[in-house]
Amino acid sequence: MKGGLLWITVGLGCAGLIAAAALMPVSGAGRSRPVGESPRTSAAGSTLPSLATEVEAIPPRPTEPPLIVTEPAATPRGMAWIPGGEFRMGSDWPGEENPDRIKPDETPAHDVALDGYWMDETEVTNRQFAEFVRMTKYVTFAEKEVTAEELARSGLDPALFRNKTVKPGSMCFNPAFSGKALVLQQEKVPLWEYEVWKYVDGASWRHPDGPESTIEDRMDHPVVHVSWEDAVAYCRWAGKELPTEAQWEYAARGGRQNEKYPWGAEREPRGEYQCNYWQGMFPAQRLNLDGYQGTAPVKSFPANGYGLYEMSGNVWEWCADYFDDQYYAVSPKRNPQGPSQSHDSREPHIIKRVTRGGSFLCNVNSCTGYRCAARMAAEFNSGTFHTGFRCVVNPTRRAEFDKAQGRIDEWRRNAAETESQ
Ligand SMILES: [Ca+2]
Ligand SMILES: [Ca+2]
Repeated sequence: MKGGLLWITVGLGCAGLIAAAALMPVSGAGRSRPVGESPRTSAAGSTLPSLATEVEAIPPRPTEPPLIVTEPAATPRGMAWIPGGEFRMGSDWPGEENPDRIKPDETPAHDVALDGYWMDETEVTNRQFAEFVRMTKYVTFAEKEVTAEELARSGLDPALFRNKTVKPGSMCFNPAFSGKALVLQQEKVPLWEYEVWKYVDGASWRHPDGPESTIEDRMDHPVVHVSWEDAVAYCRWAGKELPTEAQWEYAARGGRQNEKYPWGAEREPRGEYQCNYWQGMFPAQRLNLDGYQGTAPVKSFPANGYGLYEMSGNVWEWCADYFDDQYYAVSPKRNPQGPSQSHDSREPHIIKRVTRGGSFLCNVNSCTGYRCAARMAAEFNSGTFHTGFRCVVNPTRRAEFDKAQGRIDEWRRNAAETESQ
């Protein structure tokens, strides 16, 4: 949220939640008729005689079409085909010993079946986002003054901001935080992590660390400081969509079943870093052993089994779904689209969307967002310095994608002609 408001979820661990998700009853679609209740009418609506021998008619189950597994058209440039299939989504509750800091919101583990889709190989880069902005003149949320209407849309009371001007800007890392103060605060103030973040006037995707910074030398880094709506606007322009949370996790797993990371069970196999995260005790000790203090250029680390880069670490990635910390208990099996509204038990009044994959700030002592199953939520209007996104194309929307790409190609040709004149 803007204006230095600190209820934004910035990607740290969330201790103290109860595993309520595991206790929720399954309800909704597919619920069977209560015991003892039999159908009293025929298909035409006439009353049937009550017979002791009456056998309850079992309506034929609608057969679902088979999953889309085979790639139905040519692979778009910069994307990978993720063949449809089934997987186990989420985590089982590990009990008191919880070395990976699994959160209740990622339980219970449940079966999900997905139709195939194409996914961007990488996080959307500054170069790609810049082209979108050049063509559409789009202005991101961080570049605009915040209005009372915007605050209300986020679920906040605009009265909180009476007589306060919120300048354009976004959330950045606060390099001036005091490690000593943090140690003291951890015992007294549960929100100690907010010392580490700072609202910076003038920070935006063009100026990731504040108005003095630039993306000129970061064109192949992921775009950051984009809100969920900014990401959706880009997707629409490209004829793409944000992945559902299930699509994101399935893709991250790279064809492996029940493994912690996109590359397997160990975080650093053979001692080699597989993703951009934080080494050392967060936030006071920054060892930077993987070579990247902030964002890394995309494709800096090995791809997973589907040819996708940086699904773990680098920047958090927006998903299409609203966030609900109890959704996994009621998720349908096939192509889950997320809940119909947001619900974060910690901050139920704030409207949140899901982010996935962790960032360069994740560490085992803060949050382990780089695990395939780890979930995070963020207020949908908030962009931050460590959140970006990538897109998907669903086969059902392929024609729209081709059309959008045709428009973009034409714009590129015209732009090149104009430049050459
Ligand atoms: Ca790093
Ligand atoms: Ca990522």
